Amino acid sequence: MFDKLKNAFKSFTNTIVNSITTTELSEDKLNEIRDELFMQLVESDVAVDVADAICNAMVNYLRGLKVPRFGDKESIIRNGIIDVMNKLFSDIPDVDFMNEVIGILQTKKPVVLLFLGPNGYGKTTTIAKITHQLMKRGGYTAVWAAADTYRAGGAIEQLEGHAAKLGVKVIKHGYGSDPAAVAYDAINHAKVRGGIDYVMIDTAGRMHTDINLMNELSKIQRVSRPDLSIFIADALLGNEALDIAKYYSKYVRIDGLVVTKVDAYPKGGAILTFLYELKRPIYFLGGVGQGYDDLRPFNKAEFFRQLIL
Ligand SMILES: Nc1nc2c(ncn2[C@@H]2O[C@H](COP(=O)(O)OP(=O)(O)OP(=O)(O)O)[C@@H](O)[C@H]2O)c(=O)[nH]1
Ligand SMILES: [Mg+2]
Repeated sequence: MFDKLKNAFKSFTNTIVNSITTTELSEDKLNEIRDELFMQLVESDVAVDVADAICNAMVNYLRGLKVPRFGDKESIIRNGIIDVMNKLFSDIPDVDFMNEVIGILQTKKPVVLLFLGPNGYGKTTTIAKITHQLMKRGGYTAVWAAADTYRAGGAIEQLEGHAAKLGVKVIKHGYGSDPAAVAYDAINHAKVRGGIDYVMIDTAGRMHTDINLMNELSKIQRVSRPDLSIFIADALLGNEALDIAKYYSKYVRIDGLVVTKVDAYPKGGAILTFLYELKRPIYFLGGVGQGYDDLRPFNKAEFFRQLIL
């Protein structure tokens, strides 16, 4: 996974291991290494600003660096590079989503989760996957709000299809009805019924340019007061997804992301771009298949280790 991004870091690391000695690297050599890394990062879909920040941090680390003649030069350098990445991304929190949402149950029930993002990024599928994981983890219960009342002839049925497989109740009105009211009803249902841990709100995909639909989303968020609002980002869109997410942020609060379809995305760089630009945690990477288990928790430090070690 993310082979292209891994290769960018691998060739960078190899160059350094091969060129650094007991004497430090010259400015010319540093510039050459920097240019090569920059080009490879950008080719892997890392946004230009982010690639610049990474290259600057790497050059700062390497400038003046010497390694002892004896000793494990390679592991010193690899760990040094991982450290640089961890520091550069240190202001973005890592959140263990499962622990987080299970933790909220101590003080509040139901926990309300709102899923948002453009058409076809994987909102509905992700709701099913997360619910499945919560059920597996500890028999937690959920109801789903069919607040995609927009995509007539499909959206509600698709949600109901997943619900039937997982044994989840769906609260629905009809197509064309007010999605905020559906969300409100679902939360109310969970409160009245009692014993329901999670309300997941499935919203209609919408383009950030559709002002009416963006205002509607903002209303859904105001009415449902979600504990977490989760933006579903499609890895395949690379930096375009970032622009969309930034625009979304003008209308709604985004607490964290799930990046879907990573299986079909060898470039990998959008992950770094999302983190660095949005400053929001990535909860999960979705992909590899469309089964309910295809959702892996994301952790920055682990991600950097996989890229660099
Ligand atoms: N390969 C891959 N496909 C995915 C993933 N997540 C979703 N899909 C597929 O992408 C398509 C769209 O997924 P949905 O869950 O319907 O997306 P959505 O965001 O709810 O779409 P709208 O409701 O139309 O806005 C479906 O065919 C899914 O099976 C993933 O992580 N990897
Ligand atoms: Mg959907």
